Amino acid sequence: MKMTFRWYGSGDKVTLGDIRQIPCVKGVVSAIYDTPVGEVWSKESIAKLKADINAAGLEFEVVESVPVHEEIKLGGADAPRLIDNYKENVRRLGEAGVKCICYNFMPVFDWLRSELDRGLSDGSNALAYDHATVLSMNPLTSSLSLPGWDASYDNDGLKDLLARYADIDEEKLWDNLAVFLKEVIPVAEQSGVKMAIHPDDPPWGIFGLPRIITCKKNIARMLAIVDSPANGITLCTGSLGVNPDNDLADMARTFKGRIPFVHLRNIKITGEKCFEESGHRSSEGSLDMYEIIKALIDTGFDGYVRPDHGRMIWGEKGRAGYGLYDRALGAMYLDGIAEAIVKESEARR
Ligand code: DNO
Repeated sequence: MKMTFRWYGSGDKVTLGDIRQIPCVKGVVSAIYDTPVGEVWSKESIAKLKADINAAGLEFEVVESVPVHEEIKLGGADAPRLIDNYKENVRRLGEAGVKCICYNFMPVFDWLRSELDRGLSDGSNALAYDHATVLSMNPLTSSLSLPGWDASYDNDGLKDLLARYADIDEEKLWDNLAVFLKEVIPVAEQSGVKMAIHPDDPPWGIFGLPRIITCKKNIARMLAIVDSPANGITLCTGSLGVNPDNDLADMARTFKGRIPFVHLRNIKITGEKCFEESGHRSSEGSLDMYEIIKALIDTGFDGYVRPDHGRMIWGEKGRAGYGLYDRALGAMYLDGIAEAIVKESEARR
């Protein structure tokens, strides 16, 4: 498995130089952030991003994300043009040597939390989710900005968008996902790119909006829409793992060959539909990271992994979940587990 680290571009407080010094990290996961969602990324900006990352001694083979425009998820009139733009982005990224593109199909909101800085008992702080609190935040009347909201929606824009989703139930969203996949996956195949859909985070519907990439059954359904290795998933342990019915090690085995990218992070379930993000170690949270990594390695996984959301530790201030220190600790821990599993299995041969 290839260890990578997410980097938000030249505006990120964490520098490429910082990332280069985390011993196990070989590559950077990034994106073009200054082009509006739905438009084509310029070849120059892709080439510059790659050159900057390579100049720091790191690889650039994973993009997270090429966002899917709401119009595509809604199956709106402009969807065909926007899908064409998406395909062009896949082609351009493939030409630049990108091997994996992470994206999601969550209506309106990406990942959602009720708190950005819940104090943990060790003095650090982390993202947390409390379902009752989230439900009490009506996006139509509240000016509160939840993490994961796309700040580019003004309140009116958001209201209009939510109104359009009133007609979109889960089956309609499945239909629109199928249209997208049938168009995009063949282009990904030709471009040497594996598409890796990110599960919905958290994996349940919110504010009446449908969410479908939530569990083993639904992931199997999405993989069957286009049965190709280019149609894969991002196995995000923290997103899926907040539902105790989701067995991540089982999913790693079941979806063997269809997992180009893994987000390895731990969460602690604190109640029904309530959780906080913990340090990466198995003993800190509800997920057994050893079992998950073992399932991946046992089934021949050779894709990309990255530590995900870290706590804020040692007084670090920065983008919630994306500081340097705790993610670096996480990367080293995960890499250590992988080294032990690989060596043990080699010794048994
Ligand atoms: C959160 C991330 C997600 C992810 C997107 C992929 O930290 O895991 O925002 O990047 O959902 O499209």
